Amino acid sequence: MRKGRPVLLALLATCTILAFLAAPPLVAAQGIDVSPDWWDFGDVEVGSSETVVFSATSQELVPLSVYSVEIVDDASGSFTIVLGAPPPSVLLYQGESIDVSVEFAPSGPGAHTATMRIDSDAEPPDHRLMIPLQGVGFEDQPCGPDELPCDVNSDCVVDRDDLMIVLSHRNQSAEEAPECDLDEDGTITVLDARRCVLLCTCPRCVCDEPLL
Ligand SMILES: [Ca+2]
Ligand SMILES: [Ca+2]
Repeated sequence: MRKGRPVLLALLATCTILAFLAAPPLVAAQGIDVSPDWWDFGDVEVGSSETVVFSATSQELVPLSVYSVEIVDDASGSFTIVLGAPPPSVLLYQGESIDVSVEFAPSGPGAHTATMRIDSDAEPPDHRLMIPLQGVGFEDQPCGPDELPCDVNSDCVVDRDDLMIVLSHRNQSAEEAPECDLDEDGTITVLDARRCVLLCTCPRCVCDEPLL
């Protein structure tokens, strides 16, 4: 019976240590929460733009200074901060936010990337936050005979398919297929097809080469 008490104490000590190890660590929230923490603007037509608002919220127990919010690594110059960015630096108390609007206006067709950098006196690693940005620029292609002469099948290219359609109306009145009377002389002839040849948009007037 005398040996029972030390054994019991040892068991209690072991259980206490195990419970301590199993408990989640108590870590105070700190740093900056940025929402959203990245953004894909998707497909945006060249000449237009899309804007998204990022909200950066302080989680620090002490007032936090945000020194600057900048766009970096923007090789094509397609991303701009349009509203809300310091300097001068902004002092945020815990739970306070700043909203920053970023505009994507693609400078040309294709994929564009950049980074929004937020510098503050938050504890590392949040003192310099890097928010990835991306988007794709596209250009509307002219389609149809009104926009692209001789694109009589409205597939945005002029190729042999259009020539065949013009030739299928050969010797017909232009009233039958006005879009095929390229020289507007009232009759669809081989001369209209020749005009189309000069307007072909692909090599050898073939836009969809079969894969061999
Ligand atoms: Ca066509
Ligand atoms: Ca004609």
